[in-house]
Amino acid sequence: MKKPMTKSDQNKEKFLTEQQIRRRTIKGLIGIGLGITGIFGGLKWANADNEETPGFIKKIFQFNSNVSKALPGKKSKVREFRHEEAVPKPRVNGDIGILDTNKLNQYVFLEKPDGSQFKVSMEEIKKLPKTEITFEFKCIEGWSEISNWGGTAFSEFMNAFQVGGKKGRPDTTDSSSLFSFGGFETPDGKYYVGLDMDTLLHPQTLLCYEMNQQPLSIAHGAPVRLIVPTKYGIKSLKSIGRIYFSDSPPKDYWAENGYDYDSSL
Ligand SMILES: Nc1nc2c(c(=O)[nH]1)N[C@H]1C(S)=C(S)[C@@H](COP(=O)(O)O)O[C@H]1N2
Ligand SMILES: [Mo]
Repeated sequence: MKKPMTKSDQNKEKFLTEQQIRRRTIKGLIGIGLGITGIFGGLKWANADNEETPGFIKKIFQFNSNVSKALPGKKSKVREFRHEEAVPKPRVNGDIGILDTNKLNQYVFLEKPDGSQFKVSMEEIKKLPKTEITFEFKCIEGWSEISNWGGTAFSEFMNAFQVGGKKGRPDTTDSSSLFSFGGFETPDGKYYVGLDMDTLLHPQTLLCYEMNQQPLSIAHGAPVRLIVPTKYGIKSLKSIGRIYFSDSPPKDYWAENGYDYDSSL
């Protein structure tokens, strides 16, 4: 019959296993490290600019890099949930630049590359293809909640109103034709954020006018707000008054107050 293990035997066994695991982990890491070095070495040799790289490989590299630039929202998506999993009454956080009902703006002002402004009405925005997202909204203050939002992908909006490109209609297959950032402001200009173009083209970045399939309340950013699931809540500006595009990072309220400009999750 097997003797029951003493406490010290158990510890020994545990210690040995941990040590073994550690050894294996180190071996594994070395393996991965060598693998990565190999891949990068190979890539460095076979990059599209290297004169020694055979033409057909160059073509593949050029093709791949064009495709990855062309793919709107090449960054990974956040997890989505079923609509029923969303809280019925999401909490309200932050009221900088939120107007009272009487002053509610029904337009978003857009800027063209030449600096001229034009306005887009809520009716026009609501005509764009509609999409919904239920995801875990995360505030930098340390709370999170699963909430449901409806609106239109920001890329649809860019395309429909021909903004974000340096020459009219944005060509998402050519990132050099696009501005690097979008800037967003409340109608009074008191709250403002900047977002990079990859985030603007991300399929989960929405121009949002509904919560739980109802029009947004004023406190949640009526008539239209940003929902940026890949970033902390500070970037999801409520009550959009003005949108513009630029190559330098637009001013950002919380970045000015010491937070990370990017604020990715
Ligand atoms: N206009 C405006 N938008 C804002 C804020 C704000 O103070 N003013 N706060 C931000 C922060 S910190 C968070 S967490 C979210 C909260 O959105 P909610 O109130 O709909 O939950 O809005 C963001 N957008
Ligand atoms: Mo927040």
